[in-house]
Amino acid sequence: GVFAGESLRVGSKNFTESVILGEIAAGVGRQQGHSVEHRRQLGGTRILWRALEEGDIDLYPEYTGTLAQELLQMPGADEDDLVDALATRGLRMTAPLGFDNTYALGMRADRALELQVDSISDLAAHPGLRVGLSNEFMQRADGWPGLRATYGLPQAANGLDHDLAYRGLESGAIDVIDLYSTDAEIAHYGLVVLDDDRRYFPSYQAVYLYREDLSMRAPDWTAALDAMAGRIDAATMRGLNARVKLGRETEARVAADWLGVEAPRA
Ligand code: PBE
Repeated sequence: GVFAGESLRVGSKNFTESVILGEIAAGVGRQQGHSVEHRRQLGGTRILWRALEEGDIDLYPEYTGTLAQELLQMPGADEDDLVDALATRGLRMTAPLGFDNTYALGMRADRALELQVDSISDLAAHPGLRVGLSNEFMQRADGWPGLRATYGLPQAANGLDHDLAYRGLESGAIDVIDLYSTDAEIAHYGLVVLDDDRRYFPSYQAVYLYREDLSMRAPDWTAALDAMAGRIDAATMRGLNARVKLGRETEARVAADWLGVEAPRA
């Protein structure tokens, strides 16, 4: 059981989907009677990873490809490899929640049509294209430097806030941005997702990462999060993201609605 008065801590990254998934995890814990604090939008991937390792938080939503490429430096690792590598650090991950949120490159449909760009390879023929990429993507092991080298791209890229990127694309100030495949804006703006024809990006299955001791302190909670395996598919996640990003609802509201219908039982 939980020590009296002790608060369990969830963290999330600084983008909408991460906050929704953080709210869902916190909500599951609260439904079980735990006192759970959600530290929203703590920062980028490395900040969350360090906070978890140091015990500042107990749990946060992460993606398998991010673990393999960026955090554990084990390109090509499968789920079992990740579980083993996490165990040596006193960490665990749940089963995948049911969707892949991969990076991709995207363009406005009219611009892609005009230039006949369908794939990332096609970008090489258009050195003048303005590329704007989310700040974290500029630096990551699975980000721009490797992508540029893999495809021999001639463009230079500028870093920007991911939410502002869509506005820049829409206004015509930028030609190419990185997308997160479950972003609501892709369908909303009718964007073209360029084919990753060299298969640069891995699979990014959403999971919850947590400290091993949490499964002793709140075993019902970690069991319930594990029982969420396959419960959120890509269409569902896109719909939840859309309600926040396009519908201006709060992450807490959207998470509460999901829990009202789907609440996992340990
Ligand atoms: N992703 C794509 C990134 C951000 C969007 C889910 C792989 C990540 O948070 O690791």
